[in-house]
Amino acid sequence: MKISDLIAKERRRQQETLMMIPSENYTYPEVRRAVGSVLMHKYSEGYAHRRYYQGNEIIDKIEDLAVENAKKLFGVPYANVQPYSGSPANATVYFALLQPGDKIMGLKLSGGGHLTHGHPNITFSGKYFQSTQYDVEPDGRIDYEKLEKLARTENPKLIVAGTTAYPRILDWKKFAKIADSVGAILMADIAHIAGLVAGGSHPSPVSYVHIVTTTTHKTLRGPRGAMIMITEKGLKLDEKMGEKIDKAIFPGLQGGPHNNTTAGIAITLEKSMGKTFASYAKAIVSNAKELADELLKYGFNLATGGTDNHLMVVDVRPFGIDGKTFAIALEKAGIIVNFNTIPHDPNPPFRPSGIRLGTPAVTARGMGKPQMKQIGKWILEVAKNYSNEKKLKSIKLQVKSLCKKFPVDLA
Ligand code: DSN
Repeated sequence: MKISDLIAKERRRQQETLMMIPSENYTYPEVRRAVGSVLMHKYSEGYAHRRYYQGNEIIDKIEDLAVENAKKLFGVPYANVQPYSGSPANATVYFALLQPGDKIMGLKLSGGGHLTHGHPNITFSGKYFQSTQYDVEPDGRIDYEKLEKLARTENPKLIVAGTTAYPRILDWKKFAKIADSVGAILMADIAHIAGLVAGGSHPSPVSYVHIVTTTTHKTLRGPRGAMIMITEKGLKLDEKMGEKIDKAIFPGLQGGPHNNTTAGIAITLEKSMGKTFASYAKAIVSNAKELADELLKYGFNLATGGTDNHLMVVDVRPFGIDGKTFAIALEKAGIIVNFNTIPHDPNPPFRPSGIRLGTPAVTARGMGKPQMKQIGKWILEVAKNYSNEKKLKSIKLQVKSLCKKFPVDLA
């Protein structure tokens, strides 16, 4: 089969199913056009106005715009838009500001953190740095007093405040107090919530932390890429932090920036400034709350008992199944989620007790509370009929007809 046919099939899959993995979203057609444009032909090692290649007059303007938009949107004095994605962005921060063997402290992957937050042995963050990790409590919440005690005992050089599967508001003030009390650099990884922060639906970390990393393709709805931003507080701590980050990205870790992505980021950031985007961010959260309420009503357990943001972690054991079996059954019904560990999961990561689902993409399609109620009903039906292929197929047809009513521009 030709690649063009496979792309057409994938387009149809995205159009006809409910994309509910909380880190996925539909970007804007303008962004897709920029990312697929001639900008990808150009090499631009270096930074705007100081490149190692000629012919970058236009690329410089594009990168300047992306940087300016990032500074304006998030209210920071420094931004670098070149990281290829979230993991390289986090790696850059550690390599720029730490020495190999220095201690970092992040949230455990199984508690809702990320591999790059110090996951031991198998990641650069746990191999080249000493890692000590905090966890969520059995109810799924971060206990900030416990975190403070751990920080005082372990004395990390850098603390990561960031999550990929945490359904509650992060208390930046508490994180700052803890980091300041042990003299640690505080890094916020807002990859999941960047769109909520930009839209005013999650508090911004900018006045509390030294440095912020984020991807650009989750709640922010941009192309796959990432940014590193330094706050006033960060520059006060180290006025050379920006130079260090720039050097750690290029030539430290990466070669030429992906200019096509940079253009997509510039467009995305501009689109994230207006009232329309703020309403979108608000709707993501109200949809998530609505769906969480439905699932609770139907007997699912939710980590932390609900959600304040775009996602929820659902313990599916009350229905006598595991997360993987359930995620596979949901896929057969046209509802795409990922299986996920629940806090202190007794089961292994490859067959955990839960699923993680979120509302950024369905909200981008224009779906609202009535649709969340309907999705909740379908999720219940799948749980009750997970091995009934006929039933799953019939739900898939209903999902397809709902999706038809909320088309997304994928041209
Ligand atoms: N893989 C992303 C997620 O799904 O949350 C995090 O990088």
